[in-house]
Amino acid sequence: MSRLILVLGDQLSFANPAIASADPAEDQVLLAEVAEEAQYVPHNRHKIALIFSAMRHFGNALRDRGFQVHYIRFAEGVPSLQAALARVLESHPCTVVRVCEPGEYRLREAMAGWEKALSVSLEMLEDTRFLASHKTFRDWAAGRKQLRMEYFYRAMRQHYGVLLEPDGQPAGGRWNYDQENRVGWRGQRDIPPRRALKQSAVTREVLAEVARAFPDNPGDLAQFNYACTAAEARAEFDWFLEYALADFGRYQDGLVEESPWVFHGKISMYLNIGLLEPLELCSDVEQAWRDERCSLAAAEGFIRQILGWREYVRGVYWLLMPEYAEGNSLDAHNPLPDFFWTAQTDLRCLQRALRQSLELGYAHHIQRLMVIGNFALLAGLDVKAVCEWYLAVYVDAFEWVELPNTLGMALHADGGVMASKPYAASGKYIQRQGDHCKDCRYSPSRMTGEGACPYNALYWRFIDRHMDALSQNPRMSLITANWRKRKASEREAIVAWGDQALQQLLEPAT
Ligand code: FAD
Ligand code: DLZ
Repeated sequence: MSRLILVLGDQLSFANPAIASADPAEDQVLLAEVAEEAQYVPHNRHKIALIFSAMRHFGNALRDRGFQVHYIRFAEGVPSLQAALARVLESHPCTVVRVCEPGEYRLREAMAGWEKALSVSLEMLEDTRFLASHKTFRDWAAGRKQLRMEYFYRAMRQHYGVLLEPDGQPAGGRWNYDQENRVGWRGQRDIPPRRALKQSAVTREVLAEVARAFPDNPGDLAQFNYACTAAEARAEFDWFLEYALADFGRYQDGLVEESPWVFHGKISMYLNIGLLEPLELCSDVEQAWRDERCSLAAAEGFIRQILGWREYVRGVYWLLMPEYAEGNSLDAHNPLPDFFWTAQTDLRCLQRALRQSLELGYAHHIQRLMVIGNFALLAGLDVKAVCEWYLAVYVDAFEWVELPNTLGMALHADGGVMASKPYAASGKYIQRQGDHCKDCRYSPSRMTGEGACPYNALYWRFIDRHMDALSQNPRMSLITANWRKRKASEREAIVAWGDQALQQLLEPAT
């Protein structure tokens, strides 16, 4: 019996179970560029271009393997995936539509209506490209008071036999080398320039179409430099193994003026849309360590992100949706300042992180968490607005990964599921981690008054505002006790300065 297989824009892999189980002689495949997916948030143009180009390349690769592929382009004006299916089913009737489960809850909900609307039977397969199934994560989470990533990660290392001694103990005797991976950036190394990728005719055509169709979205397409096929993405990863992995761990928390990418992988976008496979990357990095091409701390630091954090956030998302998206436990409702869309702010660290996010669709983890996210947390920005911004701006953003990171890790709006304490920090942290402050008009060593770094007063204002909740948290008790010990007049002056600074920062641009 012939089936119609729908491949979504973030499922572009032969390991996609809907493709892996298909028969090219019988089954047909549909890929569709549609308005509903391209416009549910104002996606960065880099993201749209990457996905459309990678979809078109993958459609061609499927044809090369003998599949009959129906490909709908954005310019054809098809509004939704359901409409795309209806169009193909009209000319090529099938009784079964098969799809790998989507990565976003909203789309899964929409799919629940397809059987009736399209008069087909819908087969939804579990996404086996992830390393922890829904059941594995549910079983691990069952009965735990706290869902700490570290314990999940250890279980994953053991399950997949990654970085283990022959007796099953962690390589080198420790599970985690995070302490060695927090070095601040002071220009210690030359940062290797990234490869300039050659654009195929397909990519060039997509770039022109995206520029025309999405004139108001963020993203400077003149700087487009993302791999759009599995082979190119693999070459990007090989470059990382050779030139960046050795320094990845040590400087992964560094905030660096001269480079958006520093020694980071620049691979999340490829993993998330199916161009790279997570386990393959982990075993290549383990091999690099065994071949003495990097330290254990670098290899472990990298593997923890993929085998640990990436799988863990997906587990949290599917375990706790849809209620998770409603979390706002710190009652944050301030409007998003205009500069989130323009990067026009005189806080140097924030300006650099916002500018590269808007222009390139990329910022590394510490920029997302401790510069932009920290600002949003301290400023009490509206949780839904911030989550939507992150979902729109980053090339790698899909809700299964974006939401737990933003709502949970950065904004602490899930009441502590993802993080045992808020990731709140003052200007001193930002100064320690990097070299932005030397070019900033604000001073991280001043608390109040003209020229004081706003992160400082905003940090203590945050502590003061959430004193009741934070003083119940053992990991915050030292900080809350220190704040209480200060003279009332000092506390009042700092909070008042924080209020004033915030008011100015939130003022709409004229
Ligand atoms: P590297 O630093 O080289 O890390 C290697 C890989 O580890 C990444 O490619 C990614 O696949 C994985 N990884 C690392 N940290 C995480 C994490 N916390 N959660 C999941 N995977 C992780 N990542 C996304 O893929 N999509 C998002 O929408 C996204 N939104 C985020 C929002 C916030 C507020 C924060 C704090 C983090 C977010 N992250 C997101 C996680 C992380 O910042 C990015 O994965 C990383 O910056 C991507 O760059 P890279 O490939 O150079 O990563
Ligand atoms: C992000 C995205 C965009 C911009 N466009 C499309 C599209 O036109 N067609 C498609 O199949 N997928 C697209 N995607 C990815 C989907 O939004 C993604 O599959 C869902 O959010 C589920 O993760």
